[in-house]
Amino acid sequence: MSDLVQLTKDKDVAIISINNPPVNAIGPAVSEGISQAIKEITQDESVKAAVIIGAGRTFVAGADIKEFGRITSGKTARGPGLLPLLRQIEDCSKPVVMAIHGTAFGGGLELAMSGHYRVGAPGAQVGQPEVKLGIIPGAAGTQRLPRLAGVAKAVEMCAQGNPISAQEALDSGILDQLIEGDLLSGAVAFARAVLEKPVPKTRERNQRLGTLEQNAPIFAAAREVARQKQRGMIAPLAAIDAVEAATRLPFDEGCEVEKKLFNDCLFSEQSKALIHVFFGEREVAKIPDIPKETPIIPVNSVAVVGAGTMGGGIAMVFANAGIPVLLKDADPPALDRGMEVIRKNYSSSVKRGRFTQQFVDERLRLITPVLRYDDFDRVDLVVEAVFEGMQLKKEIFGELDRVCRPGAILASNTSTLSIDEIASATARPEAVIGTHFFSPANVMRLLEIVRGKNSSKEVIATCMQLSRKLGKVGVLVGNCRGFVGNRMFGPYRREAQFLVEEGASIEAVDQALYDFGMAMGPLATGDLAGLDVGWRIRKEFRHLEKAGTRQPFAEDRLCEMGRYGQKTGAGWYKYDESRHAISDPELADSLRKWSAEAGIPQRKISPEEIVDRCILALVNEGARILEEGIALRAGDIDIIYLNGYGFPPYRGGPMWYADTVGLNKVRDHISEFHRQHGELWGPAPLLRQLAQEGKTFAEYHRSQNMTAA
Ligand code: T1G
Repeated sequence: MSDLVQLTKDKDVAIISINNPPVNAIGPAVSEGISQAIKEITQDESVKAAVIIGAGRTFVAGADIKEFGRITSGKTARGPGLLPLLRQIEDCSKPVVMAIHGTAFGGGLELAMSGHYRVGAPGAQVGQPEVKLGIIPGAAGTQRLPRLAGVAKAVEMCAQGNPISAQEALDSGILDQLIEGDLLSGAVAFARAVLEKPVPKTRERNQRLGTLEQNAPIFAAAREVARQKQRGMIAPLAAIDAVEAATRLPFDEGCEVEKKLFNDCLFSEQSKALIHVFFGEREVAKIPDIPKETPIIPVNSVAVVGAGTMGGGIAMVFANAGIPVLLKDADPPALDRGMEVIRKNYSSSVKRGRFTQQFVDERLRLITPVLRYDDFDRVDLVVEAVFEGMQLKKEIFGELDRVCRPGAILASNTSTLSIDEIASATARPEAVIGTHFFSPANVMRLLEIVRGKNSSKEVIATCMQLSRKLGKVGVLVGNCRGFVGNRMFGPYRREAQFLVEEGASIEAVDQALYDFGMAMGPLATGDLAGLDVGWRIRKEFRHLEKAGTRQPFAEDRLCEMGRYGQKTGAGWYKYDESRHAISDPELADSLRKWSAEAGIPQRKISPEEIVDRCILALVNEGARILEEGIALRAGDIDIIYLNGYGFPPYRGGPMWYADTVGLNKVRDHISEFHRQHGELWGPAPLLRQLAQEGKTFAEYHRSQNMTAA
């Protein structure tokens, strides 16, 4: 037996324990170990039944995802996979009971379904999340799941990829029993109880496969949902095809269909991108110069300064994580408004079924509105979320430095201003850091943690860990104007405006980026965020713009007309009372007139050029950010764009996308734009260097650590 799989006995019941920390992923060695154990118990007369269980915190959480990179890069041949093992288990003459705790995901659920029975701990979850990796279940999951749970549940689980609870798994027929108390002894007792029963093979249980007439609407609806909720993705539709094959073909032929669809997906660009995202979201937590054992400062109570949209949302984030929060505003009506918005947000979450009323009542009790700093000496962390002006922020930080206890962390939610300058208003720069939330703060997963030049390692480590507790994806970024996300978003939206000024229609620009996979076009995004936000920042930094360099004018004009976007009922689009965008032909005429006055030649612009101009503007700025050490890895920039800016995950993020296009081609496109549109398009030196060396952004690891700009 390999040391990853142990075989013991409890009298007449064999116990096969899988022990491959941290999540008992199934690689070839685990598979071999289980197979060996099944052989042994088959030959052992004294064994009447078997239980398969995961050691540590979970059952099997899936096949080893690291294997796929090795297969698609040709490093390892695609082995027989799990199918032979699952068949061996299913054909075992003695009942095999699967004992599930933690997460039986992917290959873990497929392993469980090859057993004759399945029991689970009440807190367990089961799922087929493969589509989130751009693949589909590859070990007969799409064939056995409909046989246990019925077609509708199987299609939903395989195409959407979301896990279900143990109770739901019991109700749908995946689990046979929930085990309160000790799972192993419960599973052994269950095994003894079924000794006299026939040994059911899942692959032969066809009674829940339904009829063509019953299934047709199920598959049609599932395809419609996939086209809408997983727009542009291949795997969800492939998963539905595989489950459909289970309803039409004998088991073995259905497995052949699944295998072909699995391979098509595994070797797709989308799967490579999504596997990059899976590991990238975990990589961001690893900071080279901040070891895992860096002491963490306990954060048991916080305060938020500023009860506006961001401050209220941030207060909800902490309350939702069970952390008591003081919400301060100096202006009583603003504080009342802030609390009112929080109550409204919570009540709409209850209406949508996202939270229960009890959960919301408990969370509201954790938020205390205050007008003064009186209790700030009790909090462990303060997040400042006031108006984006440096003077005001420095005043507040000076006050916080006076009222907060020594060791308290002072964070700013600023989206562009210098953390170092803010820290200079305090005597504790080592305790000052940026926590840049994205609006709406209680919804968006991204949290940029902005490292000041004096931010201590403990403060950084604490905020990185806190982001996970808050349900956020925390990414450490350096201190420069706009940090990573917004700094890149500037050129992206600049090009969108240039394209309109050069003759592309507003709708064509947004449609091209939407079809590329962005959640929303760049102009509509501006309307959503508020065009006045950028306008105010441009006015504050106008003096830094290089004379003679072409800058977009359209959004300044819109703001001068009071057209800030959705909040004023009109921006690039007009908005009806339910905020649906309506094209505005008068604005199109004005744009033509303004461009003519500016002497900008008009021309027909293809969707390809629109995408290249906007996406490569992201990439070029991202390359500069990487080179300056403002981001630790290209993957970090990707994670920021997936979680904060609606970049399509199946393209991996802007830097990953550039790698798939090829950096030499990217460099050539950008050089061409440089020739046509001037110095804003100067190719980033790192891009030129990597293209020259035939390397990728993903391979680039900056030698020294992150530095403040
Ligand atoms: N393979 C390899 N490594 C994995 C892994 C996996 N399946 N799952 C997790 N890890 C690593 C992860 O990278 C991290 O590493 C550590 O384990 C802890 O993970 C044939 C083809 C189970 C809910 O998609 O959803 O089966 O950073 O930080 O937050 O049909 O891990 O410590 O170096 O996420 O407690 C299907 C993926 C695979 C499940 C636990 N299975 N994993 O979350 O810990 S494809 C999945 C998760 C498949 C079959 C198909 C989560 C988790 P490091 P973590 P967590």
